[in-house]
Amino acid sequence: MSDNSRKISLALKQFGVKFDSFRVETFHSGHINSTHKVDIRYRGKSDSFVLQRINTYVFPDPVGIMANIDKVTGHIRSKLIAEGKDPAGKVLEFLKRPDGTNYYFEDRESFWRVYRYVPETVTYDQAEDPVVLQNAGRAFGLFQKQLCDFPMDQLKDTMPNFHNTPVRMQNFFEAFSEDPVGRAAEVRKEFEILKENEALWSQLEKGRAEGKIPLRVTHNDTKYNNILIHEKTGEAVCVIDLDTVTPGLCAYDFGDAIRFSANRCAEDEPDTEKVSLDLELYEAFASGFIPVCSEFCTKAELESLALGAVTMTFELVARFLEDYVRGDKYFKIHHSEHNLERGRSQLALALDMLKKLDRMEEINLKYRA
Ligand code: GN1
Ligand code: MG
Repeated sequence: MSDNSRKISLALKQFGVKFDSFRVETFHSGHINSTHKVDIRYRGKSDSFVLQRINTYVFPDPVGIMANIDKVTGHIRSKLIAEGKDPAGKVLEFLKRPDGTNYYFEDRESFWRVYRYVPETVTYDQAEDPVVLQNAGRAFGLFQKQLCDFPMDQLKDTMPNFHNTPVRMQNFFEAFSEDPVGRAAEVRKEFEILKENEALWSQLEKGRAEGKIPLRVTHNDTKYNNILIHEKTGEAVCVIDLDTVTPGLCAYDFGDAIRFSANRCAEDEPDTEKVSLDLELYEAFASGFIPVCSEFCTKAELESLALGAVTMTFELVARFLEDYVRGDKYFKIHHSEHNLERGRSQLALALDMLKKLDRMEEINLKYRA
């Protein structure tokens, strides 16, 4: 048995999972945690789980995160039951250990959790079918709706200022002037462009600080691959990757989803000429998300959504480039210039979105109640 398999076997046992044998498949699309699908055989029967090792550099308070996840999934589960629905597979179900905890803290490097695998589902890194993307939009909207009566003060802010774009910009600007690993000169042009666009990327946070745009419980990491899609019907079945569920803005969720799924290219496309916002994909997501959010959002929130897309994209430029300038400590990278390429690619997308902002607003208006 390899070292990794031994660790996985130990972790499974902590959650009371009994098995005669198991098979592990590792998922590689997330930039932060390590995720494995584990198929077990026990007394002639099969079952599957997802085992994750949490990145404690990125998430310094994993216990707080798991407490938030327990509350949020519990809330959604009760709602589904009250509506007469079977919650199985529609909300993540984390296993609990005999002492009631939903995690196993082996050591500082190995903080584990396990949830039931949702059968017949897949995740996509790239949106191709607008109908499936519309389903995803509806499901991310529904996630906010299910949590719109959740008492926000019960959630611990495990990552303060996670989507505070001006703070993210400041962090990058500081890294740029400190230049700890001698890479700042490579991102001077990007640094200048971010500075020039301050009036735009600071607007959303200003609206929040002035009380014009309300906080609500949001997902905060609405990448297309953070939703399980039924492999045959294309229905969006279950929202996953709940680490960042905290108070946030509706526009963060809309914006981050658009940033990732309505881009004609992958997030890290090195040929920036190819990068552009696809308005057909944009409309597909908007047509799923906005009607659901119109049921509970304020007018100001609905008006902030298109701005959210550009803001989240600029924010990712700052986050990827800060990581590059600081020596790649945060995001997993696959080659030495990966964060630089990601940052440049996202900048090309943000600039393209700026040109299309009016069209985005027009589309959104069509789907508001
Ligand atoms: C990370 O873990 P993953 O790949 O779903 C990141 C997001 C970024 C995203 C960029 C906790 O998400 O905030 O938008 O990469 N998650 C965290 O692809 O920082
Ligand atoms: Mg994540």
